[in-house]
Amino acid sequence: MSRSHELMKAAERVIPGGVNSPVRAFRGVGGQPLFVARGEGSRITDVDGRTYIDFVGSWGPLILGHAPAAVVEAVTETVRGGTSYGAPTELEVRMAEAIVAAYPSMEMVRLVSSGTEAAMSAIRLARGATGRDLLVKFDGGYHGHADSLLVKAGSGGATFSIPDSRGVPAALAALTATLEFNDVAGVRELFRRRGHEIAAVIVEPVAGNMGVVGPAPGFLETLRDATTGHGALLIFDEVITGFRVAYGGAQERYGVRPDLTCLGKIIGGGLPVGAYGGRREIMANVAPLGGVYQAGTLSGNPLAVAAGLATLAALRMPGVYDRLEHLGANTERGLKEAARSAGIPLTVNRVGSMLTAFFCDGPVTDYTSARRADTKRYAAFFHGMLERGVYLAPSQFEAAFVSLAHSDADLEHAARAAAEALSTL
Ligand code: KE4
Repeated sequence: MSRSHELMKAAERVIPGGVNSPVRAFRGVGGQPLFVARGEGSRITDVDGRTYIDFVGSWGPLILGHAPAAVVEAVTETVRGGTSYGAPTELEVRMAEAIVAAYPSMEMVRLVSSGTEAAMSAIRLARGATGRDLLVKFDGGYHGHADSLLVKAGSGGATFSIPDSRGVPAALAALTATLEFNDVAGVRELFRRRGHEIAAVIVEPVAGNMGVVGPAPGFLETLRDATTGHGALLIFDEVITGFRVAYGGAQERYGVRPDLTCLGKIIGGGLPVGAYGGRREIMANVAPLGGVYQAGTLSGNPLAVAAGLATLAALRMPGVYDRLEHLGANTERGLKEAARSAGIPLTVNRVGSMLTAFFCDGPVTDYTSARRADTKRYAAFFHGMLERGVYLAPSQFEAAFVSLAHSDADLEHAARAAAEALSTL
């Protein structure tokens, strides 16, 4: 029995499903989850000594790859002074300054410890600031596991087909209306009927949790117009896209400014950081300034913020996003060529260095079309790639991520592995 399997048996005795986050349990692809021993650059090594080129990157934070020297140095240096004080530190001021400098839509920002906390706090703030209760999200959109957001959620919700989590009171779920991503007519119709009730729309401006689906031309602009026109707030959940699809996120890439933005993942460099922010007059509602309460023992944690600051500094170097675009485009090309030579229908959606290969033919533009994908074929492909030393997301409905640590040789290896794996399907 492999060490991973032994550890999984031990884990299952004391941790639900043996994992601390459902998607890690490989339920979407079958087989034994890998227990990772270490990561280095573009690679991870499992507890059985097998090494893989990693396209998960901890689900987005590791845009510099594993254990980048600058992050290791920053955390090592910081931890010598302690791990947490429960008091303000200079580091979190520097992080807040870096964020508002990169996101003109944010004049103030509050640091928290996860993307879930960021999104949960942003919707409470929107409800508090507008005095309204109704929230609008999109089928397959995932914004963490706060009750109001686990309605037709993506990510684990999509992988396990749990559109609505148990334990979410019906009365609360009723205050979340959902639409299809990219459904411009649906947005207009909903606002015509219920605009005066809507506190906020929350959207992943580039969906990552139904697999990658980009915004159709005019979709984000429609959300901006409809929310402005009805006194509702527009929340961009940029937990994945922030500092990923551009240094200034999707709002820079698509030129649409939200009222509130959620961040996470990359701003922690692999340690727990989330953030939410927006215009001063909205953020003035947040305690201790205003009546919307939100707090956190480890919010703005010095180690996590040090890792995030080192990551953002590296992302400000010249040519970084050109390199990420080059790596993303080459990964996409390798997958498409492999599918063509194997005669397998594959739709690859990509924005910058985040992408998903859907096992279906025809465009994937929303959750309904994403769920046409053949998840059994994806599972077979996932394992075929694993056998050839390539670690993909263990679910069809997630994004793959390329990092600055991925080399052209890594991508050539992945393309060859894909050609072989697809030809055996
Ligand atoms: P966390 O609470 O997991 O830090 O962030 C929640 C979240 C919020 N918004 C978006 C757009 C997200 O993608 C996420 C978390 N993403 C998932 C995977 N797509 C995290 C992986 C997991 O759940 O284990």
